[in-house]
Amino acid sequence: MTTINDVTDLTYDGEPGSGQIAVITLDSPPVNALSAPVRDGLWEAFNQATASDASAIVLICEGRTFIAGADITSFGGPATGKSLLEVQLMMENSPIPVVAAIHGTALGGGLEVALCAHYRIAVPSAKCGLPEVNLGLLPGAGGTQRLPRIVGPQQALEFMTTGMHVPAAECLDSGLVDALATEGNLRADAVAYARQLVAEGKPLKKVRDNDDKVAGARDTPEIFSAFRASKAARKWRGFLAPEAIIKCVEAAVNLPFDEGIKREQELFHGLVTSDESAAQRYVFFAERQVWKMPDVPRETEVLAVESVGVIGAGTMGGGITMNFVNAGIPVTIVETTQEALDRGLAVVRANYERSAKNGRFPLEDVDRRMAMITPSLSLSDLSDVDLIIEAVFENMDIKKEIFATLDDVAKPGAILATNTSALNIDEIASATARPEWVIGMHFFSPANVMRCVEVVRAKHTSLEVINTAMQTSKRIGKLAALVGVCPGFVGNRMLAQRGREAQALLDEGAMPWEVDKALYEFGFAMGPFQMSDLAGLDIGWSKDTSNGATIRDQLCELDRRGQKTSAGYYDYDENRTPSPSPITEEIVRAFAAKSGRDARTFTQDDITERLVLPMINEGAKILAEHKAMRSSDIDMIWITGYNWPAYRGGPMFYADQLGVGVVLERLKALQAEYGDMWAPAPLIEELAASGGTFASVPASPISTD
Ligand code: 3H9
Repeated sequence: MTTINDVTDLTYDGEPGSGQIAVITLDSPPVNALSAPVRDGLWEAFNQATASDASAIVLICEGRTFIAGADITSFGGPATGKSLLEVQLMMENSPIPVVAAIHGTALGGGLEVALCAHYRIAVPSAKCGLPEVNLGLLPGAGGTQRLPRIVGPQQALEFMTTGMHVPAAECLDSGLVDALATEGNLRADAVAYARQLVAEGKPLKKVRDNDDKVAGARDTPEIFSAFRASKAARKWRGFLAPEAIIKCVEAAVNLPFDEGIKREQELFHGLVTSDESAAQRYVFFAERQVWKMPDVPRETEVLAVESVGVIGAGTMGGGITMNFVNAGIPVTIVETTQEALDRGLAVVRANYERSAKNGRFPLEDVDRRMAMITPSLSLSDLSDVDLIIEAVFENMDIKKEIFATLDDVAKPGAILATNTSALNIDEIASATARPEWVIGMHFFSPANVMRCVEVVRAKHTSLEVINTAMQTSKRIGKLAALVGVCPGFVGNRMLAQRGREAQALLDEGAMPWEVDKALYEFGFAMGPFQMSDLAGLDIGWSKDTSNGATIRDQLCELDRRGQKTSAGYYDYDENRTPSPSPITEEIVRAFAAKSGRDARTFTQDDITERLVLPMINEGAKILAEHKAMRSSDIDMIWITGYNWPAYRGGPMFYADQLGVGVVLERLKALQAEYGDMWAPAPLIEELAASGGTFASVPASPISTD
């Protein structure tokens, strides 16, 4: 064996001479990413192997996976060592066959390396993908030119714009891999396969020379226009990478290979230096940071959660139930009346039926899933479950009463969680004699759809309970962020600031559709007033006490209660298409006149600033109070809980991109104009003075003060 460097070995299998197979083994934990030592090691190993007596070369990886792509941490850093292109040329131009042996995931630059081998063999559990799109990038090491030459442009477009991980069997069908190995026997099978290729005198297949599939698409440019107009494309609003990928595939179809590569390089450069990709790369790491809790050691016990109780079969309770059932965990759901129980279960069934109709799972599965839900009218039926989640409406007295009962009925060692979105969990826990078992698990609405869960650490919550709530959230496919007890926790506390300003803007004469448009253009799916119309303006409004004091009061008094009455802030036609309402406009103008402020017009930037800066300011206070562990957790709550656009990285990342100094200056200007509610958070002053960023604030344990 020759050790090439710390991460690369070269060994030979078989007797010297033509039967010998060179095996290059890469071992660079955790995911064999293409760092400078990996590229250097590969280049040198191929250099030596091609100069040896070997008749073929196998490239294989140690650890959990084949190469999972470029080293994402290195983008934007200085280029060192051999380039990936040099390694790829060395492989592709090798005078003896090169076989890539794939296990785990061959992703991004990893698959692009494998595509420079002459043949690919994979174990059945392996997956291949070009997921660069999720990082705001395109496959920039030849992937956009080679993949269409194997699977055809149509499939390549789908493959690269979704970033899907394709199972080995499907890769075999499409020609992306040439052979399947036996699970657990990859090395031996790959060597035998290489030997067989040599024995059969198979050619040195270069994907770049494979022109049939792209040439066949030259006369059908409409595949690109159709793809751009497809339903999937609607999800790309604001993202740069999908369009750049389409342009690359067009180049693959219409240009010679080397020119296509040049086009890929230009477009890759544009993306890798963009703010959008920087944000999406940040999100990649932020998603992995959330699970790391400074004072909850990794080895903290995770308690068994094999059964769950949910209290309340309303929208939240039903959605929460579905999450557990989907993960194969049975749920007992408790309501106070049979009618409420029936209604809740009917909604769950209807949701499942819709999913089945959309092809998410077979229709028979609906009954199987429903059978995992045990309806009950008594809390005592929760005496045996491992985790209980209370999801009744937000009333402290009722919640305390429920927790006092749970204290009597729940088995010792059961986790008692509340889905409250704002109430004080310490107070809820005080209703029990076991506050260390009480925790918040705040799901976002709709709970079966939104990925976010705020796991709320109360004063006495034990480390095991925290770790179990986090890991259980992960198990049901959620992204959990640990937060502390404070009104609204992290997400709703910041949302309240945005809501306050949205209302203030109206009082100053901005129209609801102007406010909504600013947030839509920023990247949100809808603005606060469209949201209000959707949810119903009359939530929390009462005819008896309404006195026309707010714009909402006046709208509700006119029975403009949102989409359900075909009128709210907007007017709606029979297809629920909104249009600006002259009635709303009149009311808003009257309020603005009353406010004593001169009528003014707002630019989109004015509005965005007024809505986003208060969120950043509140986020800074949350961070300083240690109610979130790190700024990137706040960002993940906003991305997965409220659909903040991932290409803007979350409010705190956005603040870092603006520059904390700029944020400070603007807050001070708004403070001078509107008063002390705009006073900058002390942390913003500190970071601006030191030239720091929110991202540079070290992670801290959650404060339980
Ligand atoms: C690219 O290839 C561009 C090219 O086209 C052009 C180049 C010119 N780099 O996810 P996990 C870390 S772009 C650096 O928890 P899993 C990760 O942060 C790349 N680090 O494990 C974590 O660190 P920590 C295209 C990376 O088993 C640890 O590894 N490729 C990278 O659940 C474990 O990760 C991709 O986008 C990386 N590329 O999932 C693939 N990947 O432990 C990105 C991971 O300190 N990676 N880390 O928190 C993945 O999708 C998953 O990591 C993978 C494993 C499926 C591989």
